[in-house]
Amino acid sequence: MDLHLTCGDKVLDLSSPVIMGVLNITPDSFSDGGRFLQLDAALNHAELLVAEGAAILDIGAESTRPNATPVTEQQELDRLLPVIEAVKQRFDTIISIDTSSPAVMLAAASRGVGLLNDVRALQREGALQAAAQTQLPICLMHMQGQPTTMQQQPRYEDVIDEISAFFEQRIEACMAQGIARQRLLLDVGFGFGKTLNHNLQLLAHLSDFKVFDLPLLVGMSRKSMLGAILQGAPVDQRLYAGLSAAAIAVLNGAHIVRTHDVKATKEAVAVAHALLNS
Ligand code: 7PM
Repeated sequence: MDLHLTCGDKVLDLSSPVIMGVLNITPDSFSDGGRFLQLDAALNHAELLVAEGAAILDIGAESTRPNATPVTEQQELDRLLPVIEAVKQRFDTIISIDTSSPAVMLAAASRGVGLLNDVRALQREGALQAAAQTQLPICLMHMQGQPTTMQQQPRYEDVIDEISAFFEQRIEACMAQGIARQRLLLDVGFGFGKTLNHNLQLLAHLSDFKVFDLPLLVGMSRKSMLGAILQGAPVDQRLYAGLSAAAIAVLNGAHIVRTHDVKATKEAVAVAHALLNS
């Protein structure tokens, strides 16, 4: 595998673990600060993530939360574009955009974003065509069901086989659209239509996905699988479990770790990387 990924005007070196920091964008409904203060808060957060060592900032406005109200394409654009432009202007990191919307992909690409991160793996109408047009790398994430209902009855005959088959099918669909295979990254989608047991099987057998010979991205930071392991720990008490999970993922072949806690995660995965290189 080529361990260098061209992300627009930047090159991402995957020969050691890369940290993708999650940049929070406050939904309008939860904020009383107005546009300017929201942008200011996002930039302060971006500054922290970059200082802590994030090589990529993942920016998303469409909440994939199980109970979230869906966001219109226009709302997504209104929230994202000012943040993309401001972050691009101030920081030298690669910007990733967490979206399933073709219009958002195109608008973001024209503003210098370096990576597309789609939890729906380009299955939305027009997404394959839009992603192809951008020439950007794309993270294809697996999800069973839809965000609102995915945690009701997750069911698999064999979670590894089914996700592998899904990846094969999505890689094929991308290539049929003219997207070079080397532009793709894979993500098993921890917590997206999976029970704790499914998530643990995926973490334990993450190295099975090395057969695709594509970079693997993982995101377990603060997720409910950690809360379940810790017998009901709330979101703000899941840091150490998340660090353990991240280190295990890197040991099992992950190249990019998506996290809210950049500095701590960078240090945790450095141990796994040191061990792999020993
Ligand atoms: C509620 C539920 C809030 C889920 C936030 C989330 C991933 C992602 C997300 C991931 C990739 C979160 C998730 N998770 N993109 N976007 N991989 N590629 O916990 O695991 O941040 S949103």
